[in-house]
Amino acid sequence: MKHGKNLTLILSLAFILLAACTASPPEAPGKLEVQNVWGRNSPAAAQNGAFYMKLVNNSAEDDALLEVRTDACAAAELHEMYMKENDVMGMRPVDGGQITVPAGETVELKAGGMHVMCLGKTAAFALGDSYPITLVFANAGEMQVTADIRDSAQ
Ligand SMILES: [Cu+2]
Repeated sequence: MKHGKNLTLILSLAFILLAACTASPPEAPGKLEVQNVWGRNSPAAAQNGAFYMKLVNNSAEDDALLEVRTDACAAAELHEMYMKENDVMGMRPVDGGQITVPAGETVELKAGGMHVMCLGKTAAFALGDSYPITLVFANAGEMQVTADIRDSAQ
């Protein structure tokens, strides 16, 4: 009786281990991932725009977003919002000109926080448009992503 119980336990453990293996994500672990890249729609008359995204660092090393290149803007800078005097929000280039993404952590560029500042839009950002963007990371190197133009975060 005792023997049978042990066997059941072993089989259960084997099943759990098997299930855990099958449930692991298809992507190779230890990579930096960029998710949900988007920009808000705005007419051509609006000179500047912004791009937002999620930076997920699944690797064991800290990484940093150093530079952004895109034909959608005359220049792209890494900015953050901050509180100026009298409860007025302002924005400025991020400290050190780069956005650190610590190992195992997620950093979100979002409205009201850090963003890719698009100075001198080269086109109207119309709903449904998409623009290729090159992100340059300290460790992950260059990554090509696509920014979708929407009217709000999803
Ligand atoms: Cu800005």
